[in-house]
Amino acid sequence: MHIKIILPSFYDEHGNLVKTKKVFVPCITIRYLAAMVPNHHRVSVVEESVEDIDYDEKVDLVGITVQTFSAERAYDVAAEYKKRGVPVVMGGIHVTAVPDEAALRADAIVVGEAEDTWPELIKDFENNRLKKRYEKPARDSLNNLPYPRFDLIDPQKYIRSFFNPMPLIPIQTGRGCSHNCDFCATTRFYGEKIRHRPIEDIIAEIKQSKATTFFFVDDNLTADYKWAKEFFKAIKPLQIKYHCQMDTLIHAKPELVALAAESGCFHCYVGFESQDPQVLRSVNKRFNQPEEYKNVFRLLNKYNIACYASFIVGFDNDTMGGIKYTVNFLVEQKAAFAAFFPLCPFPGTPLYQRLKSDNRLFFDDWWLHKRELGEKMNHTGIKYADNQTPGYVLSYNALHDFYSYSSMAKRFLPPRKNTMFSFLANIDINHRLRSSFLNLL
Ligand code: B12
Ligand code: SF4
Repeated sequence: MHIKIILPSFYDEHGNLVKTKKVFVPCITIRYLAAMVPNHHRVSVVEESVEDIDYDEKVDLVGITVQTFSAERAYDVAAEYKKRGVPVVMGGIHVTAVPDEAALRADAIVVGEAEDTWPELIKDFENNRLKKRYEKPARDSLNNLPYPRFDLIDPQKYIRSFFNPMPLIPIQTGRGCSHNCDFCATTRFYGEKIRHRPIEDIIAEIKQSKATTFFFVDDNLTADYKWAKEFFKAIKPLQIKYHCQMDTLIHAKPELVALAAESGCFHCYVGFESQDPQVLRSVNKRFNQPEEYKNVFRLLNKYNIACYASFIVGFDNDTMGGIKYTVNFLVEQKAAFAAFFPLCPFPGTPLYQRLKSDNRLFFDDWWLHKRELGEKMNHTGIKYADNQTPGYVLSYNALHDFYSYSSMAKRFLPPRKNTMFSFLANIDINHRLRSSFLNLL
């Protein structure tokens, strides 16, 4: 039996399918699901943004991982397979948030984490008794998880340095986040309790991959400081380099940041979200303290860790002037990268519920109307008053300013240690911004 597992791409604001030559990190989900397929079956994976789906290839079962921004495309891919009589299974964060919507377009859906359901589903399929819905409680323990099929990565399709045969390899060290930000889909999916994998399992997975550069995909690698310190100490002897995500509370944890740097952290994504305390309070992200943001940069710059500063734009209080202030702040702090994501009500989140009950959404299922209406409903389906600027307009302007040549000169001159890669990547982003800012997502 041949099982194909697909990460669909998504449609841009004009309804075109987004394709790119190379992506920054291979998707772990499809390779992880592939690892759970029994050996006697053939398994293949497709990452649609960098390769085409061959609908005519003989396939017995298709699995599709669905996120909200890719849902429209995922459903189109499913329809193509169903036209050919191939059964389709869907799972992932979006399917878990709106299972009934996905169930209409799939032969079976998997709700929640899949370790105990995906293998059962395959067995049922072998025995011709596929059920419509699979759902089991998440495992308390993450011991002995299978290693993703890294052998199914074609390095040519991913960004990597000239000297490195492998791209960044994605590794998950745990699940869950103890914070509960209103806009975040993660706590709803993985829960508020942090579950770590045993450090020895992670080290074995790192060694088995034979790679030297990694992306720890956890939402917040430093959410549990004690564990993070232990982890950084344990991986230091491996002499790897890695990218990860941390929260702003590191501003008061110099020892932790030092250990991260010593253990190979060279690049780190931080969710600042806003510089307005009122906005932070309104989305339950009170632990972010704008007056401490400078200290986050001071520490990361001190240890030569490039900071990818992530902001959300399009809150009711946001103005063009406020966003310019934030960009200037980031330039002063010499941030290596920045993202300005338009505020997005992902289904299942408190933000979604609030906007829905305040009648602030164009459609309850706005993600199914993006292709047809895109800009007309501000990309993320939120209704703004006439005197407000929608998130996507603020985002577009902020990205243009942040990745302008004059900003780059201020941020990267005089040259500092380890900034060459970030500088070259900024030039690439500047060029891509000229074609379409959505390609940056
Ligand atoms: C790493 C990551 C990225 C990376 C890599 C993405 C990639 N290509 O793999 C980067 C930085 C590029 C990225 C970018 C974006 N991301 Co992102 N990202 C994540 C993150 C932190 C981890 C994802 C991951 O690797 N998980 C590990 C795997 C193993 O878990 P999993 O995918 O959930 O799969 C499990 C189950 O869901 C299930 N399952 C999943 N699919 C299927 C399919 C089948 C058939 C079956 C049976 C089971 C199944 O089985 C797995 C095992 O239990 C998540 C948050 C999170 N914790 O999930 C956000 C997250 C997925 N990203 C999100 C978003 C919105 C984005 C962006 C749009 C930007 C943004 N605004 O943040 C872009 C778009 C990227 C793109 N074009 O693909 C949102 C999605 C919300 C939603 N409702 O869709 C999340 C949840 C973050 C959040 N806090 O809300 N992202
Ligand atoms: S800290 Fe990050 S991962 Fe945790 S709930 Fe908030 S946005 Fe989500």
